[in-house]
Amino acid sequence: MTDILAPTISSPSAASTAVPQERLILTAIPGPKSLALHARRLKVVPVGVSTTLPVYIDRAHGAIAIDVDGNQFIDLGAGIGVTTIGHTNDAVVAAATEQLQKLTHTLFTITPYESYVRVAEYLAEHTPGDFAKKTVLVNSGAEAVENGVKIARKYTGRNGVAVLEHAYHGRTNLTMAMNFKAAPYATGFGPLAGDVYRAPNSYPFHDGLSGADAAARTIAYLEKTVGAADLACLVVEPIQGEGGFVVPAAGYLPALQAWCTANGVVFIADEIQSGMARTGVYFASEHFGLVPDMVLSAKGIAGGLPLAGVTGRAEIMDSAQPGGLGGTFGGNPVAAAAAAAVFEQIDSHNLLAEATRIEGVLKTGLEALQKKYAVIGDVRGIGAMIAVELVEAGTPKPNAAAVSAIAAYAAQHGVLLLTAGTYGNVLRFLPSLAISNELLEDALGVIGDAFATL
Ligand code: PLZ
Repeated sequence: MTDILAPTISSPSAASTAVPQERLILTAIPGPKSLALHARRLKVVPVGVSTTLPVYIDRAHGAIAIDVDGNQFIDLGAGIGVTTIGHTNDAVVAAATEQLQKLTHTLFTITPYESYVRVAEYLAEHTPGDFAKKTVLVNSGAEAVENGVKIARKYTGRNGVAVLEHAYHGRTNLTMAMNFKAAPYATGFGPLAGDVYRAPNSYPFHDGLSGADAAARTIAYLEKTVGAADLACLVVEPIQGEGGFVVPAAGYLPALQAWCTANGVVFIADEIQSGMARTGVYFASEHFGLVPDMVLSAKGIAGGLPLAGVTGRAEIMDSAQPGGLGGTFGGNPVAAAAAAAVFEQIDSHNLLAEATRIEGVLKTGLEALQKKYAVIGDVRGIGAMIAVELVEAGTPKPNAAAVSAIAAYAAQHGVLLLTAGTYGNVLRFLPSLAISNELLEDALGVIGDAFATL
């Protein structure tokens, strides 16, 4: 591969020197400047765009985010798994800055440019499967899902879209219909898109089923309620994200894929949250031996700039007619240059190994807490995608109140911790791969204190 886009600016970004990698709380949380900003915001931003924590961030680098009051937070969420190789990664900032000064827009479908092609080459190389692949770049995860479904429909000549329970796929009209949770994502926003069928998933902590039994249940459901002949695609998150980092039982996903292949149903892996090195491999599909017909990526792909991709078998992708795919900003040159730098950083710094290191520290710490606190029902996940499901002690009943209390305590003490799960009872750990063991241990200490004060 050529090196035309490799960043020529090698000095560290401004943020890297201005953001010490340590936790520091100086004011009440939120601090006075954040509160003042929030008062302004409430007048001009609708309540539908809700806020988990009204702490306004000023700058960030690596695993630390600094708010407008000077408080330094250990970021265990990375903006829901976006700044996977660290906030303001020097190489990403350099590549984007250089591109910004050369060319910011042409519209790829009018007059193209190299960075788009380069990202498509990287995706062809790093998604599972040793066959010809093609990629269309778009702006958001939901738009990638929309395009994946659109192309699968064109290729198969069928309409039906199958998804799984506890899935999350976005906030557009089609993806609202694909989400498991109507509230808050779809309530009152109908009519929703039709021809979407939701099948039971594999959720080992709750169903106790083997992968084979769970797959048989999913397939039986789809065969009865839709019939394979009417299904264009099955869209699965190999590890469910918003649903609570649900890792399916061994054999579940391969059985679904085999059924799809046997029945001409396009198997689409939504790797928007689980992909791009997050789990110690480029795409979590690899953990399950899956070779999807199509892989959707977004979030971590461009180090914080908006970009998403639909990568699939060339013959499937080429079924869409010329002019059928695209959009004004899709594959923007600056976002694409940033994405090329992300791939280059993952490859040249062996960042996949960092995810495995992080899993070791987090799982050791969280499993130790599980032995002490009966509200911790399950510790699960792979790499830098780890979750803790909280229950009412000794039962499988969701304990959302405990999750809210832990996340609030963590925020007060300088740790940004995200929640997830259909019932809001999952704490999720999605740190950047740049986080040090020291910061992880520090954050685990805060979370341990949070459990002690429950
Ligand atoms: N598919 C698996 O995780 C986005 C949602 C944040 P967009 N998840 C974070 C929020 O509350 O809006 C997501 C995902 C999976 C699709 C999407 C959608 O990606 O880039 O948010 O559109």
